[in-house]
Amino acid sequence: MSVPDVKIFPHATGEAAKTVEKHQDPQDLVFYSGWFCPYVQRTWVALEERGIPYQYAEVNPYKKEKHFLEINPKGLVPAIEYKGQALYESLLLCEFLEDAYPNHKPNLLPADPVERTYARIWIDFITKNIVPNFMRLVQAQTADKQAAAREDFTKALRTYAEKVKGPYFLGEEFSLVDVAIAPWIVREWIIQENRGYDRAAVGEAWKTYADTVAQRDSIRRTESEKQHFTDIYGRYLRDEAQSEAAKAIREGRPIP
Ligand SMILES: N[C@@H](CCC(=O)N[C@@H](CS)C(=O)NCC(=O)O)C(=O)O
Repeated sequence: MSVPDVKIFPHATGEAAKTVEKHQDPQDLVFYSGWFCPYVQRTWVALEERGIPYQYAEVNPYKKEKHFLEINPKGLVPAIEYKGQALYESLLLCEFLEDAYPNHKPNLLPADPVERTYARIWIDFITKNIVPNFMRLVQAQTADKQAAAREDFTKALRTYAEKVKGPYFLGEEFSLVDVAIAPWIVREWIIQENRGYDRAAVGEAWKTYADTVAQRDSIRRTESEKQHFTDIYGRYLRDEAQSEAAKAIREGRPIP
C-alpha cells in the first residue's frame, strides 16, 4: 500500500480536545480516532451520547502504521479495540455499541423491529446519497460539475428533509439516523464557503433540522476548531486528496 505524505494537524482542539482529555484512562474499549474525520465523529457521538467508558487514541490513518493495520486492515479510522478484539466501520461500530452496551441510555436504535429497519433504510440513504454527493461537490473542479453535484446534493437533502418528523429524524428521540448525518451537517460550512451551497436554500425543513442537530451536546463535544480543517479540506477542494474515499469519488466508485 503506498503511503502518501499527508500533513494533518496532530490532535483535537476546542470542545473535542476537552473530551479527549477526559478519556485518557485505560478502559475495555479503546477508540481509535482521527479528530478531523466525519466517520469517526459518528462513533464518537454514539460513545458520548450514551456515556460509554472509552479510552481515546489519536491515529493518523494516512500513515498506515503496522499496529493500526492490525486493528483495521483497511487502515481507516474509526476503529475500536474491545477487550483485545478489533472492530471497524463507523456505522457498524455504532450498532456494536447498541448491542454490547444495551443498558447505556439512550439507545440510538428504536426497540420496535419495523422502526429499527426504517431507521436503517434512512441511514442507508445517507450513505448512498448524501455523503457521496457532498464529497462530489467538494471535489468538483469545474463550474458545471459543481452545479451538477450541488443539484444532486440539494435534491438528496430535500428527499431526506421531507421525512424528518421533528425535531429529530424519527421524532422526539435523537437516533442513529441523526448520528449518521450529523458530521456532514457540521461540515456544511466547507461547501457554503467554497461551492455556493446555502443551507437555507435547501428549504425550511432542512434548515430547522440541521440547526437542531448541530446544537446537540454530543455533537458539540466532538467538534474541533474550524481553522484546523483548512489543510485537510484544502486538498479535497483542489481535488488533490489521496484518501481512499477521495480516490473512490474521483473514479466514480462507492466510498469504501
Ligand atoms: N466507511 C468507513 C470510512 C472511514 C474513512 O474513510 N476514514 C478516513 C478518515 S475520514 C480514513 O481513515 N482515511 C485514511 C485513508 O483513506 O487512507 C467508515 O464509515 O468507517
